[in-house]
Amino acid sequence: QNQHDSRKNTKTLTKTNLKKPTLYKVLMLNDDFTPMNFVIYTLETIFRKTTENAVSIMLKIHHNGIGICGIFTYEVAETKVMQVMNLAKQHQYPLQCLLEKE
Ligand code: NFA
Repeated sequence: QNQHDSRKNTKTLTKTNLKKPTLYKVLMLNDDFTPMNFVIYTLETIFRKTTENAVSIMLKIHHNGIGICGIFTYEVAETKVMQVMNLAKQHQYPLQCLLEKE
């Protein structure tokens, strides 16, 4: 109904398109202990990156100390952080992941 109205009514169209969700960056921190292959695996499985892309992100984190794994709405970002932290904990790696409002 809203979509139908928006074609004829400028005010409705404007209001409809203003519903932009706040986005959050999921950041990963470098450390000296987590194996590179584990970081790549994490990026492939939790963030659905290709191997090529996962290697590139892992190396960026390794060299810069921090890097972006993805940008999501709050609930999705929060879930990704939990999944990374749980997986790292299971393997007893100190890998750290956090949220930042975009
Ligand atoms: N610095 C880690 C190593 O040399 C690899 C790593 C990359 C860890 C990105 C955490 C994040 N094994």
